[in-house]
Amino acid sequence: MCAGNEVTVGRTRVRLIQGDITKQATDAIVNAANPSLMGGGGVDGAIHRAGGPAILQECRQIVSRIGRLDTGKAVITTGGNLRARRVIHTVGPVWHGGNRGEAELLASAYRESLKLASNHGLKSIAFPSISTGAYGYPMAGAAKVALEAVITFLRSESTSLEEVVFVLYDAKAYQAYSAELAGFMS
Ligand code: AR6
Repeated sequence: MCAGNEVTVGRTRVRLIQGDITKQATDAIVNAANPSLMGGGGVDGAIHRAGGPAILQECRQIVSRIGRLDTGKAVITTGGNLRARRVIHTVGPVWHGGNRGEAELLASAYRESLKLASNHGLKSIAFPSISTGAYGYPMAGAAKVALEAVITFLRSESTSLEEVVFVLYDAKAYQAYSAELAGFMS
């Protein structure tokens, strides 16, 4: 079923909103991190600022256990002071022109985040538009990969998730995802 900015896949609602992901009250929010997991700019910086030091502390413990996080993988920490209880940190690909496996790595970042959320029994998750800021992935292409990855996952895996929200920061991102969602369902 599709109505404008949302679609239902199995028992899970996929929704698009424009806003700030740090304000979301979903069970988890996803961070577009880098392999160091030590914070950065963009949405990563905003999440660490809003969530406080407990997030970075847990990231340090993870890095001391597993080392740097590979592109396309995901790990989970506390949400610290955020409304969301958990943060799922994933690393999207840097855009190099499209011939270096960027689409598959971006799809993997979404898939691994969804798997982790399901394994923790979470009911709701919010994603930013991974890789489309500092990492330079073109917005329309990223929107297509993101929606395709999420919808394919929800069609093929059993999941605890009842809601997946894309929190798009500006009108350009929101419009790109809306256009792709419409194309997807037609
Ligand atoms: N809520 C939702 N979306 C946001 C917010 C927010 N508060 N702030 C920015 N965005 P980016 P990347 C959007 O650069 O491209 C960091 O330094 C933004 O408009 O945050 O995956 C990391 O440490 C854009 O559309 O992530 C890495 O080094 C999207 O989030 C690197 O940047 C992603 O932009 C990761 O780059």
